[in-house]
Amino acid sequence: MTGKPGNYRYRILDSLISAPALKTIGLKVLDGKRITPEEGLTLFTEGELGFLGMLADEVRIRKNGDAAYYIRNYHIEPTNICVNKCLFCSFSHHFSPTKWELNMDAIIEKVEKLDETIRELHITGAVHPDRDIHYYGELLKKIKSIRPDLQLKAYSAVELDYMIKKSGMNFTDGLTWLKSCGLDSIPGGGAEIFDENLRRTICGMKSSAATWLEIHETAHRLGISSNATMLYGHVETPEHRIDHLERLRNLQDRTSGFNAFIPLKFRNSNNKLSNIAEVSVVEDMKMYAVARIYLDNFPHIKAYWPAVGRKLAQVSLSFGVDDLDGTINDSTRIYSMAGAEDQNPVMTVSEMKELITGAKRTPIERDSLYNFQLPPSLS
Ligand code: V47
Repeated sequence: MTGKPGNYRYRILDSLISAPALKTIGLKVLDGKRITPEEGLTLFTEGELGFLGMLADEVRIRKNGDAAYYIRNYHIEPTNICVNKCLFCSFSHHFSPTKWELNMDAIIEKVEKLDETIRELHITGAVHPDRDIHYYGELLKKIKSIRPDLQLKAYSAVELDYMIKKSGMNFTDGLTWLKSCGLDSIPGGGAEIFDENLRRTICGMKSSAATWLEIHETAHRLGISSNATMLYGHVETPEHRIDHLERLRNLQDRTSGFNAFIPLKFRNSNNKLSNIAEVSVVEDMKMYAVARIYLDNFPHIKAYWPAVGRKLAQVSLSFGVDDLDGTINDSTRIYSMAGAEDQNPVMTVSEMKELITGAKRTPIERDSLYNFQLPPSLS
């Protein structure tokens, strides 16, 4: 028998997996070794779901034990008026019947009304043609002046690219200034799919893959951590997915600045790709599992429940996921406008805990930067 006797996964690998390529990959993962892009591709094309789940579970446990994290958070989407026209987007004013642009006072009013238990404010939206870094910096400052305890995860790399260039700054100076205004971390949006040809087709007006990666790298070097996403389940192939994961893994090797990777399932209502059927649940779980296995240097894999629905998010906890994002309190429209099940996403803390314990994991409340206290039973 191969491997360590205490780990039943080695025995399963030995007795149930006959394809030599899958066996080799399985052994590598169980031994804690990194897999190659070719092996990642084999997992997508040859790997059966139970096998992928078993390997992803091994990596998840190694990194996070039985913890499943969540946060009390709230989103602010300042505008849906956008300079870009991405084919998958149901949110921007180009494709939606509604159009909004909250001014500073309206945003501050929302912040003032926030429950004091909320720990993170996630601010992201469209790339408004007239708003620059000074506007968005002032916004952060004002929010911090009334709620200094709120952690601000704000502005995707695509928004940052536009606002920083508009002000004539370089990325280092722009991000340094935003940090001084109160920026704590950067959300993972705008990554979509890095392959240049595909990116040109589905979101050609948007910041390039190289720019997205450069902004995150610059942020990490300035001590601003971030998340990464990938939009999957549209016209991409397994090769495109692995290429995307490989670029993220390489960047994380250099900086260690990413907190979580979030696979974002393409939802097909009300956008220019509505003719594409949404992928199956099996495909979703494979995506989570391969991400967990491949991104061996990412601490967390997140299932963003407003995008996939709470049932699927719960199941994902057995396919490498250790984080379910937050309580949200009906503050985001990106996914409801694209046809997600939860048209008004709200999760109470007790519902979140129930979801997590129902999957035999231990719910751990975290802050925006993954600081948390373990319960006495686990510490
Ligand atoms: O970049 C837009 C995606 C992203 C659709 O960092 C769509 O914690 C599927 O990045 N179907 C924005 N996806 C949201 C985002 C995010 C969400 C939650 C948490 C974090 C985090 C980041 O939403 C966009 C795009 O990839 N998106 N339209 C659609 N029809």
